[in-house]
Amino acid sequence: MSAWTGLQQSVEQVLQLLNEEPSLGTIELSAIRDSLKKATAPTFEIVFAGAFSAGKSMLINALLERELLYSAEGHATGTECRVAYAAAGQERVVLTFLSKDEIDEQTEILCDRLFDSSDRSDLNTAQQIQAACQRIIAEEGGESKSDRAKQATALKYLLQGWMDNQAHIAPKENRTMAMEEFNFANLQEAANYARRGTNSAVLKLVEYYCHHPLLQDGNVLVDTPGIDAPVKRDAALTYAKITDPDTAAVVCVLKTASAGDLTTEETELLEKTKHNPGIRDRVFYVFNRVDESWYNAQLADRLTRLIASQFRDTARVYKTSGLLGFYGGQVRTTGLNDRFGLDSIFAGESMPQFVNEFNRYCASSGRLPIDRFRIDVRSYESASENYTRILGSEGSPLIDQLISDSGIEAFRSGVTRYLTEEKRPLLLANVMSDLRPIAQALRKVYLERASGLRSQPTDVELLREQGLQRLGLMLQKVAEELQLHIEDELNQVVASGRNEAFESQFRRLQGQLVTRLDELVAEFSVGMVHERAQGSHSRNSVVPLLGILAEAFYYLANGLEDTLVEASRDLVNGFFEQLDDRISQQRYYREMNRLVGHDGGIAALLLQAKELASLALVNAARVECDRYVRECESFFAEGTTSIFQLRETMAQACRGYDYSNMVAAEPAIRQLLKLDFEQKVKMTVLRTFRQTINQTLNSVLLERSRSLVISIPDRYDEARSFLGDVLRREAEEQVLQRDQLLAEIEEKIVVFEGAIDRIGAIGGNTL
Ligand SMILES: Nc1nc2c(ncn2[C@@H]2O[C@H](COP(=O)(O)OP(=O)(O)O)[C@@H](O)[C@H]2O)c(=O)[nH]1
Ligand SMILES: [Mg+2]
Repeated sequence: MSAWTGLQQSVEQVLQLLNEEPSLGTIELSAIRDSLKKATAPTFEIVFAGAFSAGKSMLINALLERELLYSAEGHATGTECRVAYAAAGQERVVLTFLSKDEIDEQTEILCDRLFDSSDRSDLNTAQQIQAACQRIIAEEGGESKSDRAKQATALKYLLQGWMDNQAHIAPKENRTMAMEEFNFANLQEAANYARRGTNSAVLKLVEYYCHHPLLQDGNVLVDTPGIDAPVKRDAALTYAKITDPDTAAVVCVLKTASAGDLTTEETELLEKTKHNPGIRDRVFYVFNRVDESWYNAQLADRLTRLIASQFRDTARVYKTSGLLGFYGGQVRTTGLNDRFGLDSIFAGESMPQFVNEFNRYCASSGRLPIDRFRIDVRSYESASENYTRILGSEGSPLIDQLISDSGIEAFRSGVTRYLTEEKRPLLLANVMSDLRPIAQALRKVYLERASGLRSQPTDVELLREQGLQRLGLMLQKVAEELQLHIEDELNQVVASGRNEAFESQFRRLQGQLVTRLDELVAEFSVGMVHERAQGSHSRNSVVPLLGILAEAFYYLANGLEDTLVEASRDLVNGFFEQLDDRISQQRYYREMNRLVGHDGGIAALLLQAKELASLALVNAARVECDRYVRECESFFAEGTTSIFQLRETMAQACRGYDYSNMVAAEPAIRQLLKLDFEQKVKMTVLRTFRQTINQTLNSVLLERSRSLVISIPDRYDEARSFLGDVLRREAEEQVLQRDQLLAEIEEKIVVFEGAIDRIGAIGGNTL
């Protein structure tokens, strides 16, 4: 197991422990997660970002002292290049091509910029466009003479690149090719292929695996398209890299030395870099192209002032000339025999940029002390003649001076020192400082909890005694609460009518009685009543009309009595059911069960009271309805239509002896009965019966509950024995649980401190 997986596991262990402490849940973990990821990641990505032509690719070449990446004036490609480590003898390259769609899109963008729409219509083939580009380049006086020329060059290369590489380019997807598929003998051959402008133009990604000590330990150098790349998507790619949490460090390559100030894009780059928490302070600021400021006092001045004002307190600020530094290093290995590189490094180039810049450096940079160098740049000699002559006479000291002025060695040693010596300890220090507050919070929680548990009582008998101390009071309280509750329940029904369920049931009783009366009246028939009357006087075959009326009174009164009795029973049952339910939800009820193990007689009380109330109300209902048999006073009142009609009907009916004559009087009799009974039923449902109910419930419940309440404190001994057992069991459980929790926490502390120790050993610090 490597140190990093060990670190990872131990930190994860601590975070897992933290996760088990929801009370600490508010701790922010993104910082420690980021720093742990960075410290243990297999790769450490260093992104080179900056404007187009700032010299990013050249700087990477200079860092590795090897011409790997494509670096040229005037041509901005969207190629991303990654350089990662390879073991000796295993160097290789993987190429990923643009798709035809992507090439078309870029062609479109560049054509739009270069040609008017009228000219566009004549440009139909790739060859025609290329020819048009060539004309523009000629007009402008060379490939990099102006922005327009640069764009024309870019387009020319793009189209040429497509024609040259059609075999590797698919319509939609990005093809990937390994070095061997091209028959490249080595990395350098592949790099030469990728560096050619036309090929580079159609490459999306180039992955180099290179044997270089700087790349060991997972370091990956990432070269990006410029933040101001002409194709917006390429610029976006760079910004995406800068904000990517996996990016570990950034080299900001700034062009201020040649432009005089930070551009808008450069300012945005600096901002975005600062705001990526994954990068922290791992930023290198490189003011490249510093050689340009040697020939322009104003530029030199502005650069100095910018650094003094905005980067005064910033670490890792470098001023470099990638061009002079890189080629200076390369030329060091050459000699007169290959004309200091003209026949080797620069072979095939008509006028190498470096040769010009070298001559310029010698002639007018003012950086060569006169006492050490006597250099004569002759206007009548060609650039290469001057170059070879000067190097032939001044040799290595001049090259050394040039390299030293280029600032490349300072940059290289800064980066190397960071990557090989400082990176690991700093990454670990970040982990440690992010973990410290978490470790401290956890340790505090553990210690507090352990000491809290240790101070808990463990004497079962003592705990039991403590639990029994207030038993008398507890029983007293149960009794009081029961009393109050019953009174309140009764009050709701009797005094305030607040018991909605009860009220609605009572309304039902009222309704039932009224409806029953209507039914009975409607069902009334002379025939039926006549039969009954005859049945009770079997000797006679004739029934007097008055007898029929009397039978009708019994019939209605008895029918109503059955209904009222039934409804009263329902009412009582409903009331007690509800009361039972409500009592069982009360605190005192549960407490009673806890203290003595049963309800203390409450259920029995309710049952008894219910039966009594039911009995009493059924009796009352009977008495009430018995009185219905008697006519109301108004029955015989003079002057009502009904009595008149009745008399008429009766007189008529008397003429025969069977009951058929009376049938005609049926409606009149019904009306008469209804009038009389309505008054009596109304009296019952609106006045008398509700009061009866209230009195019944009150008397049945109040008294009995009082005697139950009084008996509750007498259960002291019973409760003491029952609760005592319960408490003993509870105490035993509590002590057992305490022991378990304590063992758990002690175990956690061991795991925690073990992880912390291991992290400390790797991180070289204690937490
Ligand atoms: N004068 C000068 N030119 C440079 C310097 N660095 C790079 N260049 C040139 O600028 C052009 C663009 O460089 P390159 O590395 O491709 O820039 P990139 O677009 O940021 O990758 C090339 O022609 C380089 O030779 C420098 O420090 N000084
Ligand atoms: Mg580049």
